[in-house]
Amino acid sequence: WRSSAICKPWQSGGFLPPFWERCQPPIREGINTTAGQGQQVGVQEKQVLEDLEMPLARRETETLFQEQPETGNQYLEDALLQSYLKTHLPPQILEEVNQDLERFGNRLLTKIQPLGWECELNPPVFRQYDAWGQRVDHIVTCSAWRRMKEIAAEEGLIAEAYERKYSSWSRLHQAVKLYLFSSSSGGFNCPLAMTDGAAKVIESLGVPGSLKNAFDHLTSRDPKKFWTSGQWMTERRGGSDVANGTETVARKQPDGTYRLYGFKWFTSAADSDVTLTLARVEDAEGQVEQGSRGLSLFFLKVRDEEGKLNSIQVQRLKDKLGTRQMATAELWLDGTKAELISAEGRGVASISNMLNITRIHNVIGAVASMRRMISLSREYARKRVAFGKLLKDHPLHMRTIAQMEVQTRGAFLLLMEIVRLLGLVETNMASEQDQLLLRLLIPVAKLYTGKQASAVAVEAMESFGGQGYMEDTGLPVIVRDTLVLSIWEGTTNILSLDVLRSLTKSQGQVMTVFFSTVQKKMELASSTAKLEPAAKRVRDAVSHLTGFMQEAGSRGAATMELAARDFSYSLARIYAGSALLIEHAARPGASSTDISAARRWCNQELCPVGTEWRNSSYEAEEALTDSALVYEGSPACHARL
Ligand code: UCC
Repeated sequence: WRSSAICKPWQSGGFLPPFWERCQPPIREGINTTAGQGQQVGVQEKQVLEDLEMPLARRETETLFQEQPETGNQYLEDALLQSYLKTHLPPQILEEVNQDLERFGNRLLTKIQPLGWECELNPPVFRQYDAWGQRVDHIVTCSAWRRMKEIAAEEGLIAEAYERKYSSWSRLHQAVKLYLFSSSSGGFNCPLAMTDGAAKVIESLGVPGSLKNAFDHLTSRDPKKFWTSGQWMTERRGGSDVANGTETVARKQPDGTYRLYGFKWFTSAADSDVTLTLARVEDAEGQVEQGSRGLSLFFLKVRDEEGKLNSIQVQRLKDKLGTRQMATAELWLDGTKAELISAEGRGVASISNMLNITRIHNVIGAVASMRRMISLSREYARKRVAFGKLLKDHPLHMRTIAQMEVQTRGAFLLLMEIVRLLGLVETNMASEQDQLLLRLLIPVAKLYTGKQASAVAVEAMESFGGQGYMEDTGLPVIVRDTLVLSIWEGTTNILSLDVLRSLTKSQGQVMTVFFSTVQKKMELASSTAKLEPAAKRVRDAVSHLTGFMQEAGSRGAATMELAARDFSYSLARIYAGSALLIEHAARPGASSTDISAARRWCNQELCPVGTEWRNSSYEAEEALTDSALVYEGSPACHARL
């Protein structure tokens, strides 16, 4: 960045671009060239230590105060991703996917990451009126944001999943590209999540004639044709209790279309071309049915052919903690023309196809964020000297990063498992068990990785010391953007209740499949002696989980609700640890680090719900104690408790 003559205009004004931005990125070697890298590290270390011996004045004027971490091609630097693909993809597909990802990794480094930073520096602006007082409600986005949309089309970031060139593996290929794209995308991963969700809903409806054109646009590789979609679900009464919070009404028109009237409180990627939204259909007397059964699903275009808003007024843009690159707006719908696309009263069930896709994208974002922060942290540790040696030579520092790495590995394998299953379902190759497992694992993975990502992002920021807290390093941007992941698309508790919903709806079958899958994967792993202690911990955890289910099952819904979060965490830890990390470590050619990751994952509390059950934490009086603890000293204590 020091060669400012060739830098972009946004780099002027004394603002230091973040470490991921390079006007001329250094050519970096892949992970296979460890010998070469080792020599390079040696020279760097020597240089750093020599610098420290310079006279103070010279040090200050001639050397950088601190070196910034440099990362290279994300794909080539991601050992677990490469080993996963090598293990699972058929050879011919692997060859093609490998080439595509290496090329994409280079494009991300040289072209896309700088655009992502431009998006951060040029957030959307809302222009309500033009110079002559005409209301225009224009959301102005930057050129880099618009370029992201073109790149998303060119790379087939949505198309890949629907063309199914690689049969069931296409979904996984798409997910891996999105995972690589996510932390360089300048927030464009958000519209892509909803676009994917909209395409999925339309496909699951059998691509009806009226939606064929929209489906083609949403899944296009042509940048001129590609559309993105929003998902307008949250109204001013909130976004969790959709069944009771949705006030928008739909009035049927003589031509069979509808006009929508209502107020949408959070509409992310508000510059999208189309959207899916919920509303209550009015009957001939102007009455609507309340609750979930009154909700129907609608499709609409945000603007008409001339670019005029579809009877929509933008009230304002949201002032968010993060994801500031992306416009989230409050919208008034005042006779917005829309098409009913679900059966009347089946809105929630229909939009849940979209929710399940956007929740998977949430998992992608979570794993990507963890991977990005660790990459930066480990590179910084190779350059930063403290107490006379590089950070990487401080065992406690390495232990801290290694703990994050283990968490990220478990989360990554959980993501791969979900998209593998989704690929099977989408190509009619899934068994009934696969479908049940997918239904269970989506909310489990969403809620668990959202929390993990927040913890890892904050921990990794700390590994930079005070530098991590500095805005112009770019690290706080990643942290802020990560914190939304446990909130957006269902909070941790709402998702925990969705886990219970999947149990109820399947009459417990999801758990039967869960236990049998875990057992099957453990049997495969039994040949590796080094994994035996980990396997034993998993067997114990499974036995505690089974015990909990047998005893709590007869205690009614209130007990299960109180236990829902611990229960979901237990499923996540057991599945990621046993079924996935142990399985990966037991495959032929597994490395010693694969075994260590599995072992360490399994050393954590694998079944918190079993422990809390034994502590009687879900008894009714404990719930009363919760309230007493929370409200002690509060005015509410005298008024209500
Ligand atoms: O609010 C938001 C913005 C926050 C801030 C954002 C800042 C910007 C960030 C940008 C980041 C990039 S986002 C919106 C968050 N909201 C949600 O995700 C919704 C959360 N709430 C839920 O998920 C609830 O559990 C509901 C809405 C699904 C509950 O609705 P109901 O109607 O009470 O639920 P029911 O009656 O149990 O389910 C109705 C039907 C059932 O099917 P049938 O009728 O056949 O029995 C369910 O089985 O829907 C089915 N269903 C599902 N099916 C419900 N959920 C699912 C599912 N996940 N998968 C399959």
